[in-house]
Amino acid sequence: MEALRQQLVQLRQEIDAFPVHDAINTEDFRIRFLGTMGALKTVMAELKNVPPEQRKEAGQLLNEIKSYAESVYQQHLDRTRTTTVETSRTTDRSRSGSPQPIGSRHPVTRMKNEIVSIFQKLGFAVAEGPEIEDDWHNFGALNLPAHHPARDMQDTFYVQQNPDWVLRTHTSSVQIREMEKGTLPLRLLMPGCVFRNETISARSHCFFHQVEGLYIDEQVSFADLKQTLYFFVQEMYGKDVQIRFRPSYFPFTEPSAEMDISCFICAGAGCPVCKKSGWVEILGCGMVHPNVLRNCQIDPEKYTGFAFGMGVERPAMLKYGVNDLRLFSENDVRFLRQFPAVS
Ligand code: 2NL
Repeated sequence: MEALRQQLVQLRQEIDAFPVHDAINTEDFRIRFLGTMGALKTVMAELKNVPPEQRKEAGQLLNEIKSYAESVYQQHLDRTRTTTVETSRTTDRSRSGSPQPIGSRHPVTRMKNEIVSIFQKLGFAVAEGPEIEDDWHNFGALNLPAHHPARDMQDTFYVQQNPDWVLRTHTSSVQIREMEKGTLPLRLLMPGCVFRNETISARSHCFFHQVEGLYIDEQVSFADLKQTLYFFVQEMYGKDVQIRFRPSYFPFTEPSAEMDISCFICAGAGCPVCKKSGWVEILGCGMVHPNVLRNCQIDPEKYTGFAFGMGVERPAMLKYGVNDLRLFSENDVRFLRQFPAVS
């Protein structure tokens, strides 16, 4: 009995001295003292060597040490449960990651892609170019005379370091660069951002998007222009939509026209979109001016071409029911999240 008493005093010291820092040590503690092969099981086995008259007392002592070990174990558990370290065996590194939310396609990009894909069916290829342009590519080559109001500082952003540089006011500058390369025929589409010095409001902005088209070959006619744009309108707005051309003026085309489509909202009955006229203007176009061809070393006696330009934001506003142009450039996720992740 005295030997058992000694053993229990020693065991108690061991329990107190056992170092426990984290969940792993806690488990080691359990195995060492409370496990099936643990120290408590060993001392319990001593009970049968104790004389029968002392067993009751021995039993009590053994129960005491057992509940003491259990309570210390419980304390270690409580203390280390929240301090589980990175190296803990509880981290399953083979688990797959949690899914990340997918971003959405910007409505202006969606509308631009829709326009581009229709012209791609007709064999138009996409060309892109710099947003900072020199005077020649943005104005000079396009037959914009020196006194033309479009060149005015009021309308154009000039780059401070170099008075010859501007933020392009249309994507026609890209077409000039393509024509200068000298490979003909050309059937190109120029989508991109353009810049004008305008006051920002719900209806106008200092930057917006355009898609311009250019087709140059021998014997390209105004009839080709009309048929190409009619195909575009039918694909974009449906087979029942009508088109009409009104004479207009652009320095870089002659003749020039603006194209309207029959109102796809009210079909002519009269609504705010067509301002009760039954028609909605969607683009400007014309036959490329001979001076523009000459400026790019293309012989206007041999080659002719048509060109057109349209804005992207306005059709996007009508299609997606957006009533303020500024929403397109504010990047508010509450706005952007409303558009699907694909297409
Ligand atoms: C509009 C009108 C237009 C063009 C753009 C063009 C380009 C070259 C030569 C001739 Cl390189 N023309 N582009 C022609 C007519 C109209 O845009 O209202 N855009 C939003």
